[in-house]
Amino acid sequence: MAEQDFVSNNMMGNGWIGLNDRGTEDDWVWSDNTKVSITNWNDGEPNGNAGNENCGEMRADTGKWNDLPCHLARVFACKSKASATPVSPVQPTTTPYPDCEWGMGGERED
Ligand SMILES: [Ca+2]
Ligand SMILES: [Ca+2]
Repeated sequence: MAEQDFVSNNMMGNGWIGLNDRGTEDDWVWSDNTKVSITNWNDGEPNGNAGNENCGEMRADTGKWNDLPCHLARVFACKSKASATPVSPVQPTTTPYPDCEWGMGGERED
């Protein structure tokens, strides 16, 4: 999947990709509440950890997904319109799905 490969190739560390199952355990949605239709979970994931892992990261080394507690600080991928203006570097966040203009991981395109 092109989007998966793009994010995997550009992620600067293990990072939030907008996945969460905070609403219903094991019912994974993107930050714009669209259902997850394609997955790339690592073997044995999502393991949930007794309901304590409700946000999804992408591993920088493999591109595979893992669920983690949402309070952990991670870099993040944020989908936006294409721009000729470089974006400023961002700091890791404990907000697993920050207020991205176009959401993260959903199917919205412009
Ligand atoms: Ca969970
Ligand atoms: Ca996990």
